[in-house]
Parts: sequence; structure tokens; C-alpha cells
Amino acid sequence: MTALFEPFKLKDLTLRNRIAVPPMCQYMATDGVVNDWHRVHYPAIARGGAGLVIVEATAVSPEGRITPNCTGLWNNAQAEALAPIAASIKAAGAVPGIQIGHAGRKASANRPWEGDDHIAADDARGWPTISPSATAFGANLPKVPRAMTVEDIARVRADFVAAARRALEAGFEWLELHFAHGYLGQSFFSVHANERDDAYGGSFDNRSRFLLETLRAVRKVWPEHLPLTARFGVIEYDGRDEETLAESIELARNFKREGLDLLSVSVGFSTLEARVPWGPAFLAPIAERVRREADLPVAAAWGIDNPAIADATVREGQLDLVMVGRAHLANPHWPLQAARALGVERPTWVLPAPYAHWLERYAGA
Ligand code: 8OZ
Repeated sequence: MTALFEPFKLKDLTLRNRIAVPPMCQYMATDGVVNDWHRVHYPAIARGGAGLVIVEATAVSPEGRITPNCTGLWNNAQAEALAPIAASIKAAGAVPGIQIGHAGRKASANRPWEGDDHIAADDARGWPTISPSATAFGANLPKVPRAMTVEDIARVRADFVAAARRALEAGFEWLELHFAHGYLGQSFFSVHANERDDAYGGSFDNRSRFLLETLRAVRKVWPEHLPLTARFGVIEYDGRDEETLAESIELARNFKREGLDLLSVSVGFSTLEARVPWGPAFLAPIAERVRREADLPVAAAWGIDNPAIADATVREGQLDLVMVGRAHLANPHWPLQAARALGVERPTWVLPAPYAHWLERYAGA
């Protein structure tokens, strides 16, 4: 019996299996509005059999976009355009999820295939960035952000709440807060980005404050019966990993206390000094530690494209959900292929009645 194809229940939802598609930026929207590209991309992947498909990092405000072509949820037109995408993911049998976030000091960048760097100061497509402190990420992202005022913090928190409401109205059933990858949430927690000396910087409690307040505010509008999750970089690979991990696990406990239902464990990407030990499922043992010590369901992505390894991470209690991203781009039917590789006889979730009808009626023809 495989573990990967066991259903997963969280709150009132049951995922058909443990395979989830993590948010993967498409950088193809105009004014934050999805279009035909997204209407092709998302249901195609959902059709492949995953239990959960999470729509890409969607900005809570224009300034929170990574690039000018990121999706957004700061107005109703954006939510209306996203509604058919949520519906199509659901029609394909997967739970429709969405990630909302703010890119902080990494915002206002060119698309990866158009430079992957901050938009030049004299280019009208760019915009001023904000962050906990006025320090740049560096290298290809040299733009110095403006240090946020407490009013800015309150406004961004309200933007998260408004985006969460719109996500719900659009039909999404799973919400992920983007607190990872050196964007705004991660920057508040990270000593590499946060040099504040007020209530939002310095001590562990102060560096946690923005994340916990945002989570608490969103939990009030996101229904209790639906999963509210976050993606967070629990480790930076900057040489002080044990300390960061201990703090991250304490934060995960606090997230749980505020009503978080699952943590998607990732890397901080807050510093150029990081030396990430890329490899198959390299985050699974770290996620297992968070799962055990914070007593919280976890997911993790990065380098999981091997069905046997994916299955083992669930069977051995490292992950509750396996995030399979890039493998789905190469093969939208990765779950079907994985089921066959693991000897699952007849994965009903891949054979809806009309397909089974055609395949079986003429089986010998
Ligand atoms: C992986 C690494 C760094 C950034 C995101 C575009 O999280 C990203 C990202 C993914 O939205």
C-alpha cells in the first residue's frame, strides 16, 4: 500500500491524495489579472491527479508584486478573473488553493527570462519598494527599500485581509500566506533584513510580530472550516542554522496557536551568503523536525520528482503533503505516472467516468 495515495483530511476538506502542486509564478498577468495562459495552465495540471493545486504568489497590493506580470488580488476584477480558475481546478478533482503575498524588497523586478533583476530606476514600469528596514537584498536586486512605518505595517496587514476575502469569494478553499523566500513576511523575521529597533524588530517576539498579527487578522475572515496555511523559510543555510531552526520551530508553535493548519516548510532566501544543499527531498528531514517539535502538519517542496522518494517522505512521517512543482510542468500527469510506478492498480481519481467509459468499452479493439 502506498502512503502517497492516501487521502489527506484537513479541516472540512479531504484531498484525494498527498500530492500538492506548490505555487509557481507564471509572470504572465497584466495589471494583476489572469488570462488565457492561466486558464490553460492551472486546470491542465489539476487534471493530472494532484490532491491540491495552489495558484502562484498573488500580490496583496501593486507594490507587493515581484514583477509587473504577477497576479494580484487587490481589486475585484482580479478576483472575478480568478474565479473560473478556482472552479476549473475543482472540476478536475483537486482542491483549489492560492498563495497571497507581498514581495517587500524583492519587488519591482524584471521577469526571470527578461533580466531577473530590479527594474532600472529610470524605467516607468518599476516602483518604490518597502521592507522592515532600508537595506537592499543585493546583487541583482540592489534597490534600497523604504523602511516601513507602523502605518505601512497596518496597511499591508489590511491588504492581506482584503486579499483573503477576495480569494474566498473567488472560490478558493485553501489559503497560503507567503512568509518565505526573502519577501516581506520572511524579511520581518530575518536578522538579515530586519534592523528595526521598535516593536517589530530585535527580539524573537518582535521579529515574529508582523507574521503573527497578519495571520491573526486573516484567520478572522478566512472560514474556520477551511485550511489556512503559510509557507515559511525555517532555515537560511547561512551558518547559524541551528539557532534559526530553533526559533522557526518556536514560531511554528505560535502559528499553530493562532490557528494555522499546516506549514509549508521552505528556505529563507534572505541572504546572498546562503549555501543551500540542493538535492532530492533535502528539506524533508527538516520538515519532519518541525512537524514533530511543533506538532503541526507540514508540506515541503524542492527536488521531489521521484515517486518512491515522495512516497517514503509520507510513509516515514516526514511530510503530510508532498509538494511536486517542476515535475508537473514537465509532465502534468505526474501523479498518474507515479501511481503506475508505485503499483497502484486503478487510480480512480485519474479515471473520471467518461474516460473510464471510453477506455474500457473498446479495451480490446
Ligand atoms: C523560489 C525561490 C525564490 C523565489 C516565490 C518566485 O516564492 C518565488 C520564489 C520561489 O514566489
